Amino acid sequence: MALGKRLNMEKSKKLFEEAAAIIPGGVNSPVRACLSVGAAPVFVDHGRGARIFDVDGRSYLDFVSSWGPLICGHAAPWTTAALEEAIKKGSSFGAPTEGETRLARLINRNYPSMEMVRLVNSGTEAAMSALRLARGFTGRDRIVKFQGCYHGHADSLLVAAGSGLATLGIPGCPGIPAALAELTLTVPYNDVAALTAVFEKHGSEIAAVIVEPVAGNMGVVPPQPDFLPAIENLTRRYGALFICDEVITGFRLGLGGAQAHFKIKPDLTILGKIIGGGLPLAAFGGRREVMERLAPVGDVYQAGTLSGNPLAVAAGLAAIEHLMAEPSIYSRIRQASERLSAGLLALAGENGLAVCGNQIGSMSTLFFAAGPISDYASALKSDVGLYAAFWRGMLARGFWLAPSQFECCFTSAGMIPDDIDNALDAADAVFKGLKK
Ligand code: KE4
Repeated sequence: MALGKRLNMEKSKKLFEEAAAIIPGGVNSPVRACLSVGAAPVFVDHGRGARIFDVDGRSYLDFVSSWGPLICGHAAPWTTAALEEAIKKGSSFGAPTEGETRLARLINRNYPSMEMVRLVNSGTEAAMSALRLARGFTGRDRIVKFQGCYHGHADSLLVAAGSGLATLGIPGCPGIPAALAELTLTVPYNDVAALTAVFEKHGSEIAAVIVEPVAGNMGVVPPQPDFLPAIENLTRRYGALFICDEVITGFRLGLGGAQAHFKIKPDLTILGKIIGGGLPLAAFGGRREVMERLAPVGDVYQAGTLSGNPLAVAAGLAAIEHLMAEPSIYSRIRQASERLSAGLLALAGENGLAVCGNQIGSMSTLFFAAGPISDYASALKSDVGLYAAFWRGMLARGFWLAPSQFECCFTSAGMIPDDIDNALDAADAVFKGLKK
């Protein structure tokens, strides 16, 4: 039976019908439509700490965290207080404010590779701008991305793998010119040999390689030990730029993100999600000589009416300053994620389900596949129908998981050990129902 009927989600259902009449799919971002888990979207009324509350009065332990930004939970008091102060001064000026410099300095302190920083409004905008900057700086047109990685919806990045080893990209959806998509070379994640071959063939034409240093958009897929160093070495050898997309991992894997964790030094880094404290804020930055090619000092154009918005900056400063003052958060949420991941694997196994898991820091994914999962092709072997049934069962028991097999499960600072125990008890009951 559809989730809605069993759970009496009458108000959510009504709001969804109204939304769908005026907003495509009733949502402002496709994954929220819950299509891949066979459910109607749940409309939210509010969040508090690690819990999210729907419009029908039910609450859930939140493992989505607004897709990553809310590492310290919903309505964090320090963020709320910062916003209450900031709004008294106005919402936007279209002129520089001191807070933007403070935030850029704080980012640089935690990401020394980001010698200069430009604030923007979304991860998409940061990735799109970083690519244009890399193309402008190198004078080259081709870029390399990895299959299964997502860097937002800029045309050059919504590209699917071409046929065979050609690796020339093809449009990932209608509306993307084939001539543009062809400039994007796609390679399997963790495949150093394939990446090396692409550089041997196109090296002098490649402006940049962009990578999620820990993939989060095919489910969690960590890099194999030789992968990130290979990107660093090949880009350096061929004069291309290494762009590290830390929109998910930035301030998530630790204060220094994946580049500190894996000891890599990208030429450009993209940040988002956590640095906005839940408000629309992202950033890109890197080597001074590259960043100084950006308008108005340089000739590569990039702009934004609300870039560095004072409210978003206030929320971002509060979020980052709190994480810097309480670094113990990272070990707490890592331990919670480790316990959750190990518990789910054990319980699913006891119930005869073929599953595997990837987990790092406070990010994990339970794949309904025998595994191991090390790239997009292996992730696609997952039984998405079983994941959907698991998702519906967990939602019905008060646990809010990502409505897609190919996303992350995030633990947040608002969670307590009992929360994980309760989630595992619920999962055990769901697995018993799923068992063949
Ligand atoms: P936005 O444009 O959505 O702010 O950021 C794009 C982006 C860039 N890079 C990475 C590694 C990302 O994960 C994202 C966005 N993440 C998705 C979910 N994994 C956002 C959810 C959504 O699209 O609604």
